[in-house]
This record gives sequence, structure tokens and C-alpha cells, in this order.
Amino acid sequence: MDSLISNAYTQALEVIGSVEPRIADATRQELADQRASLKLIASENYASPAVLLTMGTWFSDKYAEGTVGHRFYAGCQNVDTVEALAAEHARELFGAPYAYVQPHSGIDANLVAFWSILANRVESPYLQKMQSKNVSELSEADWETLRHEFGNQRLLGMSLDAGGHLTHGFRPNISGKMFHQQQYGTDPETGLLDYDAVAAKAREFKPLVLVAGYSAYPRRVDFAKMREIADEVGAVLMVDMAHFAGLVAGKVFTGDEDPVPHAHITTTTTHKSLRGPRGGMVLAQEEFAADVDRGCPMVLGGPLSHVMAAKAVAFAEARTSSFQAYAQMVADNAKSLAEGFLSRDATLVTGGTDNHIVLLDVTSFGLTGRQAESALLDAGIVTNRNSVPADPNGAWYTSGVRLGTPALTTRGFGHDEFDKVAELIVEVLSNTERGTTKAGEPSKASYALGDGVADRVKAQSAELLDKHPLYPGLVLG
Ligand code: DSN
Repeated sequence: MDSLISNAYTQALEVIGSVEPRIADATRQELADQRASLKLIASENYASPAVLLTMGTWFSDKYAEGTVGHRFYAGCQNVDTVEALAAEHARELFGAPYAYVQPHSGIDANLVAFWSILANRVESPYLQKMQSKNVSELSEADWETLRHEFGNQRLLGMSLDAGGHLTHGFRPNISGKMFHQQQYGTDPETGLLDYDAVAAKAREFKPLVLVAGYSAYPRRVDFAKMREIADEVGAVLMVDMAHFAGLVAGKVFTGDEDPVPHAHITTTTTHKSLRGPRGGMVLAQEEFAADVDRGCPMVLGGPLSHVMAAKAVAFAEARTSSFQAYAQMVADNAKSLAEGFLSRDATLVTGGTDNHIVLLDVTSFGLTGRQAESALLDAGIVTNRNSVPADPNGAWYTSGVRLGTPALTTRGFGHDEFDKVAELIVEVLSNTERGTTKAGEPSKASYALGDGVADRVKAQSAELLDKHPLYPGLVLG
């Protein structure tokens, strides 16, 4: 198999290089760079060669707006096979009544979910007419009323600096403009979700949509409790599980921690801990299925059939016991990483983790998130800066660095390697000095890394990376 994969990529790069050699070169260089760095971005992973190869085919050339068996274009019989199989695998993997595998990204999946909730729950006689194809009966005044009804709904989601996502009602995002929004945060003392506070806010605000899920919260969520809150106030519970879908698929999050049976609608990406192709998906209870199905062309462009095919392959991989072992290791490794920091006196938001994320508060090193992110990159450690709750440095400079274990766990890193990663990160940050502005104030961006630190850390990282090579059998000729 290794030689087949090596030949496939070697030959593909030759073909690409014969047309635009710089793209072939950049593709080779990207592999070399990914192989040579510690990838700790919590939302990234390394998809399998089978998933990657599935994306490079002529399915890319086919338009297929609509749904399986109901397309706006002729000749979609093979796309139908692909989409039906991807959806079937997704339903089985997540125990979902309905799966829509067309969204191109997580934001697209969330837009489809918003659309379906509005279409399903806004009580308007005009809406009924619109859905029943009597669109021509609507006057301009009717449309104005409909716009008003659609545009005056309420959404309650987790704030960005507490760990929520832009699309959970963050004001600058369209979700914070199309809805009247309010945000819930975390307990200022513990950094943990306070369900009583969420419930109190929901009772007062009475949202149509309660959004749960996160991009930077290092803890599990009790989705049964979130559903109770939603039911009490008559809200739809929408869970965005983009970050932890792999832990759900791998049966690490079960019972009340599994969002799918509790949420009316669950959205996800497919490329983070789930380790599939870059894309999105919506899982829904039956009552929302028909409206979710209208995602394309209501809010989505034509489906990416080559990516849907790769989703089917990734879901087939995620059904295996080896994927379940991987998912458990992702969570175990996050604990090892957190313990590695705590034993070296670093500060973590919430004091630890029980998912795949560790959120390091870098103010104790006298740095902003931006300075820490840049210094770490100089030493070959790829992370992203991230807000911490009530962040004094705002969303651009931030006070934190978000770290995740999915990618390096795919490479085979375990407890000892993640302890070493914590040691290397602490070494870099302890040896980074905050710069000053021209006016002599502390800078939020400039920094100076101590002499020799980057080389020393890179050499130690190389030992870990060499022990756990990325795509070990893949040799480009
Ligand atoms: N970009 C994704 C993440 O890093 O969490 C969310 O959009």
C-alpha cells in the first residue's frame, strides 16, 4: 500500500508540475513543513491518504444542486450514489435520524441550520405560502412583513471569549446581525459553564435558538441540561460539535455528553477531530429534515461531490475500533499536555481539560497571545492565539494560546511526547521578552526570543517528530 500511495502522489505531482511547477513545488514544500513542525492547532488534523486521494477526481467537475434523486441538473446518478452513502454512514456513525452532507464548511452548516430553524419555527401565514410555492401570491407588503418576522428572532449562544464560535451570535458575524443576540459566558472564578446562569439568561431572553458548542472551551458540555433549558423556554437547541465530532464518533463523549440525541439540530465540520476532508455537515431530528434539505440552493452553492465522496470514506474510517482508540487517545493526550503545563506552573483556563483542547493563559509569562504564537512559530511549534474569558488584550492580540491534540495524536504521540511538548512550550515562552513600542510602552506584538532557544527547541522537536513520522510510508520520488 505504501508504494501505491507514494507512486500515486509522485505521479500526480509530475502531472501538476507539467502545467504549473510552482504549485507542485508548494505542495511538496507543504508536506515537508507539516512533517517538520509540531502541529498543535486544535482544529487541524492529518486526513488519511484514502480521504485525500478521494478529493482529487472528476466528481469535482459535476454540478448537482438539489438532493439525492431530485436534482436541478441531469446526469447525477453517481453523485446520488456518493451523497446517499455519505449520509447513510453519517446517520449510522452518529445515530442521527437525518444527515445532510452538502455544506462546504462549518459556517455553511450553521447557515443551513439557521435557515431551517427559521423556516420551521417562525409562525407566519406568509411563510406557509412561500413554502407551498404560492410565492406569486405574496405582495410587496407581505414580503416586508415576512422580512420583519424572519429578521426579529432571538439567538442565545456562547460568547467568543468564553470559547464560543463567531457564528454563535458574535456581533460582527452575520449571526450577530441576522438575529437579536445575547451571549452567555463562563463562571468568572472557575472558567466553567454555569448552567444555572445560562438557564436564567434563557428565561429572561426567551431565544428561538439556543446554541451550544465551542471552539476554545477546554471542557465537556452536558447537552441533556442544555436541552432542558431549551425546552423550558421553547427554544430550538442547536449544537455546533465541529471541534469534538471525532470524540462523539469515537464514543468518548456518550450519554449526556453526546449532543446528537439531545439537540434538535447538530452541525459540524468534518476535518477537525473527525479527521475527514475539509467540509461541513448537518444532523437533524426528522422535523427539520425537509428544511435542512433546502440548504442548497437556499444558502449553499452546488455540492462539492468530490468532498462528499471523501466524507463517505472518512466516515467509513471513523466506524472502526482503531478510530475509537484514536479518539480516546486524543482526550488522554490533552490531559497529559495539561498536566505537563501545570507541573511547570503554567496557567490554564479552567485549570485543565477534559476534551482535546488546552487553553494556555500566557499573561503569566508577561506576553500577549500574539507574541506567544509568534515566538512558538519561530521554534517550529504551530499554534493559534486565542482570547481567554474577559480578555484584557481583545480578540486581535489576545492573552491565550489554544492547543489541541488531534493532529499529533494521529502521528502517534502519547503521554511522554505531550509532556515533552509542554516542556518545550514553557521553555520558549519563559525565554521570550516582551518588546516595547516607539513610545517606550510595552508592545502587544513585538518580542525577542532568547539566543539559541529556537534551534535548541527545534532539535528536541525533531527527535519527537522523527520518532513519529507523518505519512510514514509516503516517499515522493
Ligand atoms: N477555524 C476554526 C477553529 O480554528 O476553531 C473555527 O472556525
